[in-house]
Amino acid sequence: TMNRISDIFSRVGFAVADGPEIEHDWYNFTAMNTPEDHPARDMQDTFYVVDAPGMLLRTHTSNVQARVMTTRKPPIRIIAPGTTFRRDDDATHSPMFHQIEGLYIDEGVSLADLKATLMAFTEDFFGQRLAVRFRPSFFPFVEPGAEFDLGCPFCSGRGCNLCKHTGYIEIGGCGMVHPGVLEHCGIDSERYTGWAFGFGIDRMTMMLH
Ligand code: 2NM
Repeated sequence: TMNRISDIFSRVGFAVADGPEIEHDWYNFTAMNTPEDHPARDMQDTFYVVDAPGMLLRTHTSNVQARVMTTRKPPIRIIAPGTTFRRDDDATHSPMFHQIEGLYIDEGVSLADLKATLMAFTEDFFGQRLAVRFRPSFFPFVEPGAEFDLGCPFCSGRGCNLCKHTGYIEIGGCGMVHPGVLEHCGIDSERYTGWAFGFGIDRMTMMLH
């Protein structure tokens, strides 16, 4: 599924980037505009490496975006698929899971480009045109931020057990990259704007098969 998603984004001009799974908290949290006292940084939520201060198992692949933004100049158009880790373990959460994040930064990049890109991606991935719905939401690294849902491919939006009779399935989060993230990474937020998205690959695999 990761390869399939990477192929789809490659065809529309995204380079595939990767980075370390064992990461410093600066790339995972600080660069991502996440305050020192943010609950996501708690030992309950994040795996820290014993005897290596500041080192953790990345909780998302945003560390890859941070590494690219600090070393390259816009235009930047990348996706970062990879393994991620959170201290979550129940019937619907695994402590090791997979994510893909996308990032597009240039002059004049807008939210309309994001929605068009996600719509084109879902049509390619599922082989059918599905509704894309944004719901306002909060992530420290974006402003404005949204969660995005897809029209349920199993019942075509009519309502079934899989979409809990809502007609939509929650896929991931997205938004305009927070100016604080751009500045942390040395990109001029007066000149450049960008968007980013992130979703879990594991659920997409289940939906596809
Ligand atoms: C998400 C949701 C919203 C995201 C932001 C960035 C970066 F690096 F540009 F700041 N990378 N990924 C992002 C934004 C990820 O995942 C649920």
